[in-house]
Amino acid sequence: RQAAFRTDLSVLLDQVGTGKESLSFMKRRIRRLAQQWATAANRLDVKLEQRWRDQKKILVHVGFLTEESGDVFSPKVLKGGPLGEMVQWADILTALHVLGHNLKISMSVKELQGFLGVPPGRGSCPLTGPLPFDLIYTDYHGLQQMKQHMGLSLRKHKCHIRVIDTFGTEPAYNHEEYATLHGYRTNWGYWNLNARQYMTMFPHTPDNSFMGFVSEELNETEKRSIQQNKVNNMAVVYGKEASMWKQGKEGFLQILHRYMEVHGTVYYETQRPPEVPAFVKNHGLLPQHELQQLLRKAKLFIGFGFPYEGPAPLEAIANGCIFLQPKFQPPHSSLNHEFFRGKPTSREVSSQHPYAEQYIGRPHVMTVDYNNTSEFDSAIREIVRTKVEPYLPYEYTCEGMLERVHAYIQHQDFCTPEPSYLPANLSRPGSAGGNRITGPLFVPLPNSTAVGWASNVTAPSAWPPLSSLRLLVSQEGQSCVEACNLAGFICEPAHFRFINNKEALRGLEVQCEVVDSEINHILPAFSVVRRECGLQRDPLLFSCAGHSPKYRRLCPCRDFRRGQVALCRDCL
Ligand code: U2F
Repeated sequence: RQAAFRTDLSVLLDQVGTGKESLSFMKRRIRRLAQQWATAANRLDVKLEQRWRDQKKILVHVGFLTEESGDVFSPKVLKGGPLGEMVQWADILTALHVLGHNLKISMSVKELQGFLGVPPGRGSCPLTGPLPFDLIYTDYHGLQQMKQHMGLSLRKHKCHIRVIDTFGTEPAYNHEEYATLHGYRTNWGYWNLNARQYMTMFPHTPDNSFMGFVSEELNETEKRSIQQNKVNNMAVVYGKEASMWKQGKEGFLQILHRYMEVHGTVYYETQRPPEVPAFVKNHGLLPQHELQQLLRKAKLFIGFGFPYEGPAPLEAIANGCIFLQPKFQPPHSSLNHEFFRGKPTSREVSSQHPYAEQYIGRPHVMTVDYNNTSEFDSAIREIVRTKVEPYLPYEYTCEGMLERVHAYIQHQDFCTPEPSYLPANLSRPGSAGGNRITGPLFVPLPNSTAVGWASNVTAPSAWPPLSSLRLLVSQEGQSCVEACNLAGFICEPAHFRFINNKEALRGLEVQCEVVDSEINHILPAFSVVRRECGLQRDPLLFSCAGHSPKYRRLCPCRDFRRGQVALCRDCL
């Protein structure tokens, strides 16, 4: 069946259910943004020019909100607890509904069992018939619950699953055996999914798919009125929980207070939290629409390092604030920071909000060293003087999110086995001979080289299409994420299979003494010193994020649309 856009959200609102603060928060958000979603749906409908869209049967199982997972989030909705995940789930549900799919929503294990048709009760009971859904969106908690209740049949159906995973999961952590053998095992990873089945809140490693969420958009009239009513010396502090204000924040707040009136939205019960200085005008935790109103007046939205990578800075920038945030030197990561410890990623977080820093930047975002008081002081003075317009990247508009989710649903297929394009004369692992070639010595390459690489491979069903591929070589120690970014592209894991061969090495004029095929997440790559080239033996380990000091990597980069990094130019 053909999917038709929906602009009426009443059925969705009924489906979300009642009885918990988290659900009420999500429903308020869905209602508040309804008009914006409807406008976006109409625009995308025109843009897609009547193209056929399959209507999919979709189950959304929100694991972290189930009682069975402990649901620690719901009781904190009105108390300054994390709301980012609820913002995102509300938007995912809305996008799927608006795109016209056949949606079922489950927020408990019982509902999950009902929808899947497995007998209720404890213990694992395999699903015997076919999976009654084309797609299942869930999270790590939900995945665990499905494993418990579907048992082995989960393995058979797992290509249909998408895991909403805020901070992302890199391939080395996702590959169970590899993670266990090489020290990448965490509490979360090791599900052996295709890494693109994990969908993140911001475009982190391109090994995962970027799901995102939306922020409120302003029309031209609203933009003009915001600019007229901006209060140049008004700052709002980022942090709705008192603990985010503690430890050494006084000093910065004092400097800030020299130039600006300081506002906060910190949750409190009866008394002012002691962490919040007396000169701060604290509004208490505000409902989302009231926070937007406050941001419309403010000139500065200032972060003190936590929470990491939340939605609020995008909302502030969309309402015409400048976002000031600390640079992290050295960067925070799962190796050196408690918050990221045990998360299945090696990503180095260079500031409180790397997306704001790298994808938006000045004049909307200023990332400074807070340990340097004079740098901090002059940033504040600059902000008071600077005029900025409200700004929202296209990928965080409703239309942008609909466009991206539409493209994923219609094109991403992890169920049909992909041809691996292993080179003919490099035999499959395990068979004798044939996987080593001898040849002339390595010819040094210029530093990062972009090569117009033509291959005789044709792959008509590939998505992103092959036309978007640009082959590139990284520096030693550099990942493909960095190498592609520096050249103005993005790493595309789906393209690894086209460059994991000798033709690609030859195209780059890498002349290897030896070509081996191994299981290592930095391959395909080559060592200049050892004159060795290595190809990847296990496609599950193709990784944009991997790097090694001794190896230069072969990187499959692709072009992307301005403001929509998830999609290449010919991807729609
Ligand atoms: C992030 O979670 P948070 O919920 O702490 O992220 P924020 O950026 O603070 O904001 C989430 C929403 O809270 C709303 C605001 C945002 O959409 O409009 N809000 C509000 O309604 N009233 C207020 O007074 C203040 C804010 C991140 F999203 C999570 O993924 C991480 O787990 C967490 C920790 O890093 O940070």
